[in-house]
Amino acid sequence: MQNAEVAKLFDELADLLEIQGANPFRLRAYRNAARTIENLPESVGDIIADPDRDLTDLPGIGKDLAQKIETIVETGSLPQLEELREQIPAGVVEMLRIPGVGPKKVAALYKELGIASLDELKQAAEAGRLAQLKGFGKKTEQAILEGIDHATEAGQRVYLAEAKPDADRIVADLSRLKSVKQAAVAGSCRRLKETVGDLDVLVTATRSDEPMDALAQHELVEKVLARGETKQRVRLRSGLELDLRVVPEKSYGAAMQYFTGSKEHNIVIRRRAQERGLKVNEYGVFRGSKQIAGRTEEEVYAAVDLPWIPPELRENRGEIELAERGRLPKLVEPSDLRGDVHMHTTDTDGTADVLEMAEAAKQRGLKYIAITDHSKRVTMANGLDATRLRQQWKKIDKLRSQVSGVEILCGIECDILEDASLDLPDEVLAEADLVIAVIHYGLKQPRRQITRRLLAAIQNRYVDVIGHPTGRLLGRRPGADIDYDEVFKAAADHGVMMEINAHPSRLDLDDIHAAAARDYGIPIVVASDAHSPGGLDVLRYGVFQARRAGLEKKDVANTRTISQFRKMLRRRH
Ligand code: DGT
Ligand code: CA
Ligand code: CA
Repeated sequence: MQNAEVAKLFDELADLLEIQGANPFRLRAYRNAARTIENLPESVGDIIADPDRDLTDLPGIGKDLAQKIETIVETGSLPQLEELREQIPAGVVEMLRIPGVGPKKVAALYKELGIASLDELKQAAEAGRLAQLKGFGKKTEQAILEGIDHATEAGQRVYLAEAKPDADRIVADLSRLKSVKQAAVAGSCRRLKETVGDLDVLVTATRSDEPMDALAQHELVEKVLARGETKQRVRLRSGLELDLRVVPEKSYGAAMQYFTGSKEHNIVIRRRAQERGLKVNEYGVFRGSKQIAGRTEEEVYAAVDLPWIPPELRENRGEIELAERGRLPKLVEPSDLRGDVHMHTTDTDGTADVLEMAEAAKQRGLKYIAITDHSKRVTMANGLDATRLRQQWKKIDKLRSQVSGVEILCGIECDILEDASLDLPDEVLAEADLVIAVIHYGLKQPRRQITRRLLAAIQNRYVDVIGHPTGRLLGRRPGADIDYDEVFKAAADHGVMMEINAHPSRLDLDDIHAAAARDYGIPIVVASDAHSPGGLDVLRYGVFQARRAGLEKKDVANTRTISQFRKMLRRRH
């Protein structure tokens, strides 16, 4: 995560400077540097440590930026950034979380209206005071009002991909302590929810001071916020907070069940207990004052006549009924994936070439990949026109003989344009092994229009997959307003697959709609959308989302062998 942290600080620096009104060239330099670092295949720390190498060899990194990166790696921050953070109130920065509100608008709100928090902004918008500002119409004011709720809600949560590695490390380190018998993550992180509000960790131990002291001194922990006899709350360096609970062994299963949640799921479990004359709480299952179960989760579920239910399904969305009927799915596993069919290379905005991506996929145990660079509409990413795309495919054809063990499909991530046409002509798409159609532009179109675009793409006989169908970015922008029923029905009719894009900020389709698509009989593709070799590692988060959707191996198309997968495509060509 080191590179991601450095990139985040540069982005923050650029945002703060822009609010201050700094020179656009300087801002761009910081933002470009952030992208370069984020996409590096190795950690900047390793480059710094290597005497034969220099950060200034990286594209767009000069002496000044290199110096700053070294300072960040050494100290975790930058004096300049600390200073800016003091000058600009945190509430002003929070306004950046509102979709469509960038540093320029924030600067205007702050400097001209003196607005310094989301609350003040909401009041001003409700009073109609924003529309008088230059560059702010009635429409902007309305959009800001709608966006504020989104921002308030999103701000407190972090991506699972940012939270889980820290949680896993802390649990592993606690388990190694002499006094600790069992340690595990509970809460939303155990349910593999796409974002996490805080972490919940449970341990059983012969004494509670050892795990608490160890946590207090842990490398990832910044501060102890509260400490009691059996409970401790800390803030991690990442900003996320964590609750540690030390529970007796005879209550471990009951505590795991209780603190894994969700609240909605637990309400049903407690009701079932009552119906059986029992009481379930975090200490155990009780008949009167006598504990009859609670050492394991299995015991707790058995007490209410249910089999153990996978945490990913515990949302009270039908899992209890499935469990009751013995119909719980056997959920797909990360290791079930045989291929990854959405990734980018240096031909557009990726950081590695086709060969490097193929090698990286092979190292991760994948048997096939599809190269799906951007089409020309995405000018920012140097999208491919027909000529360059055909050149890429020719190149891949030649490379195939050099790579053993991984098959490479020639694909394209083709934009569905605002007018519902595709960004490349049919005769080009016809030559592809795989076409992923996506919407990048015009996501805010009204439901009718956006749905019509998706339907048009689905009806094109060369389109195999709809990629990141809603275009949402978690915590940053809501997805397009699409008519799912209409889209899924058409996809099922035409044999078009739907993607769960595994990028931690996308996870699109979400769990609920991935389940709905499966119910329509649509095969789901879990794909990384990697822009670097390391980008392939997010595939597991896509599988986690599939698990929350209740998907089994058979529901996920890229668990098939390449020849089976090809048949699912060929049917249409
Ligand atoms: P988060 O942290 O917002 O991502 O979501 P969770 O599910 O981790 O929620 P959290 O951390 O507030 O609590 C962890 C689990 O503990 C939750 O899923 C269910 C259980 N729990 C917490 N507070 C209550 C409560 O007041 N009533 C009940 N029934 N269960 C609770
Ligand atoms: Ca939690
Ligand atoms: Ca909690």
